[in-house]
Amino acid sequence: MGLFDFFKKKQETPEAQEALDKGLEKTKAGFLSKITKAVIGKATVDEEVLDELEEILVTSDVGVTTTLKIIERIEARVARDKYVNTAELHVLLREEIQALLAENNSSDFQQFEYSNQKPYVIMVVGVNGVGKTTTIGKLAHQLRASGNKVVLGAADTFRAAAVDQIKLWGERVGVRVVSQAMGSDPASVAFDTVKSAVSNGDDVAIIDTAGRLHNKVALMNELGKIKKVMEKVVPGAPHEILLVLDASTGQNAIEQCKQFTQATDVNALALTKLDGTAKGGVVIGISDQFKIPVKYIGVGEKMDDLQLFNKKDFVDSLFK
Ligand SMILES: Nc1nc2c(ncn2[C@@H]2O[C@H](COP(=O)(O)OP(=O)(O)OP(=O)(O)O)[C@@H](O)[C@H]2O)c(=O)[nH]1
Ligand SMILES: [Mg+2]
Repeated sequence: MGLFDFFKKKQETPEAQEALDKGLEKTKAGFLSKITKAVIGKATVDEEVLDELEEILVTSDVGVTTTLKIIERIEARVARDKYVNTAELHVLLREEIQALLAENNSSDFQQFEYSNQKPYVIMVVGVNGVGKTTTIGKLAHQLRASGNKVVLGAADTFRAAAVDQIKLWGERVGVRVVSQAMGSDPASVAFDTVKSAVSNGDDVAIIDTAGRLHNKVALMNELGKIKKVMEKVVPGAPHEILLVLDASTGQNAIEQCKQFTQATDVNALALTKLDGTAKGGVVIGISDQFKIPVKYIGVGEKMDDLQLFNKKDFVDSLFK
């Protein structure tokens, strides 16, 4: 069973659905109750309802650009269908958001293939505290459970606790961790990790990085250097540059996404901490505005709390 099948199978279980619904509870509570309030005493979706809807979407962190696109679609729909009952607004919104996200070229992870690369190298980037190390631990757990040999690289050498944290995850989920002393060169750790993955016949190598880079040039240089050394060992590596974003930071997550995509070739996104926030609407904004697919979502702190992102399921869950 390949990684994709494993995730897919897992994703389709009632437990996974439940975890997603539960993870989105706070966002849903904010979003749906505001919509319900906006349509109280209204029979049809009129100008006023649309104005309120716009405000609700913006304040739910969907972002202005994406909100305007959604409102435009709802307006067109209302004009076309003439009489739109407020009771149908949820359905309408769900359908139009799904249609909008489907227009984005980025495909859900279901279409993503990786199995022909060995070792498949993932470099994980993102600012301080967004959940990089936790996401790596969760991912390692899932990969291992699907029969892959995984190695982790502790290339966040900035502080001792970072190395200890990833080692702890390694022990917890039963995968090897390659590390050096705190303060050593991150690129050197990345090099060692990929080399070790090759000699050990590992399927996947995941490299943790530090989030503390004060400016874009420093960030670009550092990540560029880490990338380059890995490429020397395995041509084409890193195959995946996964940018981790904390959904609870709302619009900041969108800003970080802009910054990091300019600094390095990010080709996958993970949005974490959805369970702790009412700002889950940011996932809609990010999926709409960036051509890079949201691959994973974090819905809790435990090792099972990482899911593959599926646009349709996500929006279905939001409006359930
Ligand atoms: N509730 C919740 N908490 C999460 C999730 N993902 C990560 N966290 C928590 O967020 C905090 C920071 O996570 P880390 O994985 O240490 O973040 P990091 O990006 O590696 O941080 P630095 O190494 O300091 O840059 C931890 O307390 C995690 O348990 C999630 O999906 N849900
Ligand atoms: Mg970390």
